[in-house]
Amino acid sequence: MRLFVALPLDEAGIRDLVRYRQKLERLGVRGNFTRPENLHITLAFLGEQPEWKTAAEALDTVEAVPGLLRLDRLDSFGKGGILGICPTEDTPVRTLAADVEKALRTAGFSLEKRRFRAHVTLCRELKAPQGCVLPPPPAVEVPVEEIVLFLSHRPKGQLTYTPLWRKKPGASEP
Ligand code: 3AM
Repeated sequence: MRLFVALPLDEAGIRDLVRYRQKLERLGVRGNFTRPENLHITLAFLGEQPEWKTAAEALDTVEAVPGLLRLDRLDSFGKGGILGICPTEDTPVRTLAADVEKALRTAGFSLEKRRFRAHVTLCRELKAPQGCVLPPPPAVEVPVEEIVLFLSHRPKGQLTYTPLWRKKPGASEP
């Protein structure tokens, strides 16, 4: 099973990003847009694992300091023409990602050493009409609160992120 750890977006954040996507589409921007229910900020990628409970136990030791992360700028990166929305000030999520990484490594997971880049992937394989200037994104506030362990899979060929386990500050849920 392919696993990753992420911060989910709340309903307001998802709604604002769906509206922004519609705005881009009206300008002729095309690509592989992230389905609304899949929007998230990745904290750590675990890759293929035989089971998820060991990771959940490790994540249960992480205490997220509740806060708000403001996503307010676009960025494009990677070879796949990824368009992301990112925070200018990423301290709360950077700290949380470092704590998640440490807890997972302590539990014996070997994680790739990739530079952490806080972002929500809006679109892959982005294609914008020539001369098109992307409009400024909405400012989206993401609660730095709930850590979710997701299963990444493709039932019926559709990329789906299914929450397997989640933790809110001060609480744990098996
Ligand atoms: O949508 P984003 O980019 O935040 O990019 C992948 C996606 O996050 C990321 O894990 C999330 C669920 O697939 N991902 C995939 N392969 C990865 C890898 N080898 C990876 N992140 C780090 N290392």
